[in-house]
Amino acid sequence: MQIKRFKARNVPEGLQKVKKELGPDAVILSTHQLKGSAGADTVEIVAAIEHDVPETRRCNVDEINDYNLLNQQLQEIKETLSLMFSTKRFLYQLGPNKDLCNLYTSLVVQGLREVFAWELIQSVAHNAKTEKHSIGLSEIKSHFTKTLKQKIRTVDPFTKNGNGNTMFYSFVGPTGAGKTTTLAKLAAHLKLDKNKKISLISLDTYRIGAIEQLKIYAQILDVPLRIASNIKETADAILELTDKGSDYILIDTIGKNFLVQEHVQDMKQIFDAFPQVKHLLILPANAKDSDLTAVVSTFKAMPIHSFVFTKIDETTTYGNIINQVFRFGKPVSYLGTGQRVPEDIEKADKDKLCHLLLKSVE
Ligand SMILES: Nc1nc2c(ncn2[C@@H]2O[C@H](COP(=O)(O)OP(=O)(O)OP(=O)(O)O)[C@@H](O)[C@H]2O)c(=O)[nH]1
Ligand SMILES: [Mg+2]
Repeated sequence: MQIKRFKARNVPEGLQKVKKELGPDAVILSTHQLKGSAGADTVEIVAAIEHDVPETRRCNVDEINDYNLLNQQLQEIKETLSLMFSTKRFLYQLGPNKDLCNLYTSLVVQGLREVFAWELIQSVAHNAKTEKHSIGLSEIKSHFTKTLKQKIRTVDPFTKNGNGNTMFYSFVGPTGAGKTTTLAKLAAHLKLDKNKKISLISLDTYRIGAIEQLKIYAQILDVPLRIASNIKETADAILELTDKGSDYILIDTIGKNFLVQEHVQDMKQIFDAFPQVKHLLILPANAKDSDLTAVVSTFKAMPIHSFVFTKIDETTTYGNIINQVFRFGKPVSYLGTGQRVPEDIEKADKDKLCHLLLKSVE
């Protein structure tokens, strides 16, 4: 048996380290919270594996990713099965309330995971019970909106911290998600509506035409653009643009198949050198829920600030937006609502998200 100690900032990070080094069969023997010298909490995990791990049997990052995804899917199947058993009685109780039943069905049709729909409906049913009179659809909807609003977060990433320092943002996400378009929309909004000094950096030296696309936006907006392909060039660009007195520096990144964990690791390697950058994960709302989940899972390797859901206009179901928010607990900062630059972008708003989800409930 091989026993090892691991130190990490938190338990999930520690477990990743355990899995990476000892593989998925590792057994956790203990976890302890430690106080670091700078006052920051760290955790120590002691883990063991039955047999010595031969070098060739160690998991690579892709295997870990597959394992994580499989684990998540298994967990969701387990939850759905247990939901099927436990909901029988509750659905029977809901039976007389046609509106609550319809709401539950509509949410599931909207692509909201059964477990999440179930949780929300239970809260609504509970609140409805406290009413003195029997309530109708509009009151059910307003209970639902109130419940959902308590469970999701929205954020404005551009709120200044008061010290007037330059702030940095990266736009990361899968191919064609709308990273460059969203960056251009927000650059225009910050420059034209907020009168801020904007600079752009492109790290996308991979896709043919990517630089030209951003160059055109930079020219139209009359803002500086620098191109960088490694840590040194990025540092030089950041230094130069910061010296020029930029309020916000927006960084466009390469769109790659981020189901491949190595691609996230490549990007992480660059951004680890710039911890001041806030990462906005751009996710197309019209993508399949399972694919979005897989992408967000791989991006767990980076400290994602918030989600931006694009292509809201190209879908009629919005459950997968809420699924990602519930699953990963991240706030939503913006919604992309069309192809027009700069018009088609909105600050994420809880009422709007509730409204989208309830659109089809009649
Ligand atoms: N309908 C709609 N289309 C959008 C939206 N955002 C971006 N697009 C379109 O999606 C396509 C891809 O947009 P890009 O901004 O180039 O996407 P990207 O993520 O930078 O792509 P890569 O850099 O190639 O990975 C373009 O045709 C955009 O006009 C949106 O909110 N709604
Ligand atoms: Mg792009």
